[in-house]
Amino acid sequence: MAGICIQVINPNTSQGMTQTIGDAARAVAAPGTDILAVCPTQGVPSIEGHFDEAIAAIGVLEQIKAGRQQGVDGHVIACFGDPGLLAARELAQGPVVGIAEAAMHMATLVATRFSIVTTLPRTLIIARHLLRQYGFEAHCAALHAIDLPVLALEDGSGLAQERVRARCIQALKEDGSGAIVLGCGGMATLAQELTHELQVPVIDGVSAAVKMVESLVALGLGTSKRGDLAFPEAKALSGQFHNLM
Ligand code: 5HY
Repeated sequence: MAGICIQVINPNTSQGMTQTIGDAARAVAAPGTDILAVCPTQGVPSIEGHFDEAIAAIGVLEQIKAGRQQGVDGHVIACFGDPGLLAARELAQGPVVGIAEAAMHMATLVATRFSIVTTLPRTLIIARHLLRQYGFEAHCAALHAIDLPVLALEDGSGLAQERVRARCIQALKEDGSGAIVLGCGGMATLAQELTHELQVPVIDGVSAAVKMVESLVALGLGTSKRGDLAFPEAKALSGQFHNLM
């Protein structure tokens, strides 16, 4: 496949997590794929609820527009809430894949039921909403939270990573699931080691989404511009949004 460029957007503004996400993306990218890991210039340092998601979605759209202007071939939204996904698809020409939808799709291909392990309990409802929206409710055995904030994954203590491991082990005992979906972009680099140790597929959405975008580009499939995902209706946007389109 000729060289392509995939823009991987960390919707929060934490540089450390953007680096973690970029590393995970590059680890699985095909030889001809260049990864452009970015995050919004303004917004929230972590996304832990509906309010954060609303703010982050604007940053995602700004990055989608910048990526399109730079000629990227596709986009990944690397936050487990898939913030701004459909709006991003309206703005984008190439494919846009969210890490939650990517991980959930992959999990259904390797197991009949999967568990989700994410960060704060308050974000579980966001994953539940996505399961319903994407049609995967019947495939998800249970959802779990490690009860630590997102940025605990970046504090260098290793506590969050150990909590993720312990929760995965517990989920496999309790849920009767055959796979685990990691519910945070910041967990991306844990998947391979946990898959090896636990001997079940532990799926990270960042790597899943990168491979899905590569496949879509290879098949010549960009975002449909017919109907509701056509470019937004032309209108005068005001204030900070004036050149968002
Ligand atoms: C994420 N929040 O992937 C989500 C995860 C979560 O800042 N990046 C964030 O816990 O909802």
